[in-house]
Amino acid sequence: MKGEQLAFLVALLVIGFLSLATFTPYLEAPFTGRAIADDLVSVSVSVNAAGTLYAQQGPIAQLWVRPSEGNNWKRITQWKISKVGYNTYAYSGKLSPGMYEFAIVYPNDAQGSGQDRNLFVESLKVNDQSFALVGVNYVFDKGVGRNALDGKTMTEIDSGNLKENGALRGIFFQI
Ligand SMILES: [Ca+2]
Ligand SMILES: [Ca+2]
Repeated sequence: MKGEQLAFLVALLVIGFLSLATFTPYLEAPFTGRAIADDLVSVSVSVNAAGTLYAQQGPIAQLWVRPSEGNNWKRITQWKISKVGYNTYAYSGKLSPGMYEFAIVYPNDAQGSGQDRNLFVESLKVNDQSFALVGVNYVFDKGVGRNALDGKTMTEIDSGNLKENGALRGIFFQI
């Protein structure tokens, strides 16, 4: 084999390897939402949350998840935060294994007559990992209903203090 041919073959091999390395992540099976029961694994989630009341009603905190590929959000529970002081609100269920984004949606903001309903979430715990909702690592996706998780009007949030309708998101966890 001539030197040029050998060099050409080596180049092809390198290109082939790099292509494989680059595209391998996309070859993983997509989430279909049709996993059989045996595939599901237990997940326990809790928040430490408090609220302020309007018309004697506290905030609602909804827990939404989506597989990190795609935009298939699903509400898995909601808690009514009726106490002013911080309390733990928990959920346990099952999900297909995979990487998920977790979001806490605050859907019932209201104010008037000197009252202002707000939701304060201090931390989110998924299985054994606790996420402190302080710092600038998370995102507030403003809006009510489907607009809460539409990826529009997103701003950085420096705490879990939700004072208007929207979703605190950007927390990823491997189930
Ligand atoms: Ca939005
Ligand atoms: Ca408010």
